[in-house]
Amino acid sequence: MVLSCLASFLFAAAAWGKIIYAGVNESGGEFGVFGSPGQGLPGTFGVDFAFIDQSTVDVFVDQEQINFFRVTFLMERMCPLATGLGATFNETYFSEFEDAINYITETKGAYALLDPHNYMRYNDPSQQPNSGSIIGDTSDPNAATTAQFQAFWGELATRFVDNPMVVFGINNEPHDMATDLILQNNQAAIDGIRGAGAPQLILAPGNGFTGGHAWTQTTGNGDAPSSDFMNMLVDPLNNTAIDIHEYLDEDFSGSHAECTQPAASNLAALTTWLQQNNLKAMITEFGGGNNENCFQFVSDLLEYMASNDVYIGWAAWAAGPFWGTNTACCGADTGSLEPGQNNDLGQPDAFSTVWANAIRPNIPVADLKRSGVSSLS
Ligand SMILES: *[C@@H]1O[C@H](CO)[C@@H](O)[C@H](O)[C@H]1NC(C)=O
Ligand SMILES: *[C@@H]1O[C@H](CO)[C@@H](O)[C@H](O)[C@H]1NC(C)=O
Ligand SMILES: CC(=O)N[C@H]1CO[C@H](CO)[C@@H](O)[C@@H]1O
Repeated sequence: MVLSCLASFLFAAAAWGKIIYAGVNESGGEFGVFGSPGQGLPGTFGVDFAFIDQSTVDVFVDQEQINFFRVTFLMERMCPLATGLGATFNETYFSEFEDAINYITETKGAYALLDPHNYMRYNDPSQQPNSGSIIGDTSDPNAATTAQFQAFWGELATRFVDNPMVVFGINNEPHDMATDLILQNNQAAIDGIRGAGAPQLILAPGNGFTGGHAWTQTTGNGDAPSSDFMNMLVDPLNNTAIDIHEYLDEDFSGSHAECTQPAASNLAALTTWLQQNNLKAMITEFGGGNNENCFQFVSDLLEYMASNDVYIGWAAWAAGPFWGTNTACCGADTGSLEPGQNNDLGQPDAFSTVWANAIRPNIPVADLKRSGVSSLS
């Protein structure tokens, strides 16, 4: 509280906001399960999945001076199907994940967002984002309960309770489910984390793949807007922000090379809602294709966040150890943000194009938070 009073005093007069977390997704811990049910479960570290490549994390921290990594993992690997979602972990998978988190946070001194990459579903990741039972769906006898989800978060938070550099991401991209159930699951996660005594920043998603442009709109098959519910979250420490994803192509999917959806107009309603509800947000997934137009759209998005003080950080999609020449988003030939890789055409990947042209110039190096418990300011 002392910190936030000081921060509001210092920045009360500033017209511009302050981005304090800037970074990249590290995707790989969820790889290897797409196909038929059970494929890649539990999977083998270094073969089916991996979390980070330490040498490229070094590049991001030492050269790019970012302070934030979003590290994906799969709940079906952390909590094996045999024992179900909850407080019983696969200790091998946990320790492989913990090694990556400790490298980022302790060795490199950056913040790490723990990202269960599960679309708020559990038990069958084989056709993500569409397979698996919706957590807390009482009409589905195979579904994990909201109480199990709370137990899972309580256990994970317990294991990182003393690591100030960790941020808890409740879940990746809920979609096509009742929005009030997302509220209940989010609240259960917050209760589990705070119940474990963990004070760190929490990021809570909404419906519709947590898309910023759709925050105040119905999504899926008429599911209520996220804006109707997510202002009801209660965090006894007031250290929860909204987790937003925003791609800039025609259908906001991140699957096209052309950017046509401008951030400022598409995020305006979300920004107003955040202001009205005294909430902050981070955009933990965005990207653009390898072309001048997208460089401009991505720059515009980053500048929009920097000029609106409800946004405190961002992470681009995506780097990671297993992308190889594959594309992480935004057009077939874009490649990934992993330093030192080529795209499918044998040309430098998005780290040398999108990152270099649009993202690197917008990293607010001097403003980034470098120590202390992850928090809203
Ligand atoms: C635990 O996960 C590791 C991979 O991280 C895997 O090799 C092992 O088979 C898993 N064990 C169980 C019991 O699922
Ligand atoms: C959280 O915010 C509420 C409402 O503004 C306030 O009453 C409460 O004291 C705050 N709690 C903490 C721990 O800052
Ligand atoms: C880990 C993560 O952030 N995953 C999302 C990032 O972006 C891709 C799109 O390229 C999504 O498929 C993932 O859900």
